[in-house]
Parts: sequence; C-alpha cells; structure tokens
Amino acid sequence: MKLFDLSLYLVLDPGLCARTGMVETARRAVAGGATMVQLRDKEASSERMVRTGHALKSALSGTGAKLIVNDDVEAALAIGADGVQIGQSDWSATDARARLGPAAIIGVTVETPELARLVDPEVVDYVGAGPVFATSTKPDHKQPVGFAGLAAQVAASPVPAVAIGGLKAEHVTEVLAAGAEGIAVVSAICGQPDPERAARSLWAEIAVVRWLG
Ligand code: TZP
Ligand code: MG
Repeated sequence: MKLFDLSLYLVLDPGLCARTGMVETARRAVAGGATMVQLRDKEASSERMVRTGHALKSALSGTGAKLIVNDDVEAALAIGADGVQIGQSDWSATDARARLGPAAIIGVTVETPELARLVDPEVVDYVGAGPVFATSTKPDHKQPVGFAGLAAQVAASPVPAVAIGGLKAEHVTEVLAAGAEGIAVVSAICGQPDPERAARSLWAEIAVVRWLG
C-alpha cells in the first residue's frame, strides 16, 4: 500500500525561495505541516538537481513528508526521491513507472478534464490539477480554470488530485469543495517571511474544512 498525503503540497522554486533557500524553506514548511515537497528547478542541471535533492532528502528524513522531483526521472532515481511529477510534454508516465518501479509515487500534471480522463490509474498515483488562477510563478501556464474547471478535472480523474495555481489559505474551502485532496502552493510558502507559519495557516484552514465542514 502506497501511502502519501496530498493535503499540503509545497512546490519549491529557487527564485521565490531565495530568501530562505529551498532546503531550509522545505524544512520549515514541513515543520508547519507540509505533507509533500516537490523539487522544481527548471534551470538546474541534473547535477544541481541531484545535489539539492540529496540535501532535501536529509532535511525531510524522518518527517514522513514525501519528496517529489519535477520532470527529471533520472535525478529522482539518483536522489532516492519518493517520486516524480511529470508534465504533458515530459516523460510518459508509463516510461517513468518502468524506470522507477512500483513503489514510486507518480504525479501527472493535467490542465483539462480530457487530459484527466486519459490518466491510467494503474500507472499514475495522483494528478496536479489546474491552474486554478493565473500566476506569475509559472509564466507559461495554461488558461486558468477557476474552481468549476478544477471540479471538472477532479471529477474526470481516476486518481486523487491536488490543486495548483495562485492558491492561498483563503482558497482552501473552495479547493476542497471542488473535490481535490489538497492544495499545492509555491508563493504562499516560498518567499514568505516565515515559511513555517505560512504552512501552519494553510493547515489551519484545511483542518477547519475537514473537521468542522
Ligand atoms: N503549475 C501550475 S501553476 C504552478 C505550477 C507549478 C505555479 C503555482 O505557483 P503559485 O505561486 O502557488 O501560484
Ligand atoms: Mg514538467
């Protein structure tokens, strides 16, 4: 049984995390409740990905938080990461699964219900769904879909979804109401003066929605 928790998913960005650094940001965010951490560094060489990934892996060791690597399946293997997040133009999920084996967590980015429907639940563990809102964090993102579009992607997906794109603590209620299992953020944690506190405020919202409805 593969256990992972999409509730509060931090996606690291080297630029936005520059103030605190990616590894320290991840450490503090996990102390504040982040359940998954994705290393996403579009400019990095595989060597730099692996170096940062190793540092992240030791920072997260023993916390229960999962470490996911964006795009670079070989780097994920070298790091001994828990899994990968792959986009529509990156590795195929089937190739990634063949390379990483059955225990790896494989996430696929979807931007439409049609793409969500194509996901093979035998191969893919979760989808990253969105973008809910426009965001300068990913300048080439697809058309924002709003909460109704998110709900349509979630409904079409055969696997659990985590929502992404311009999301803040104030959006948690609608994200969960749309059927997503969790919220993925970059700027709501990266570059915040206190990443642990930022993660705690997101968790506080999740807890309120989950336990008080
Ligand atoms: N994929 C879709 S939007 C996005 C990614 C990686 C960036 C989300 O960043 P932010 O700062 O949480 O809006
Ligand atoms: Mg990608």
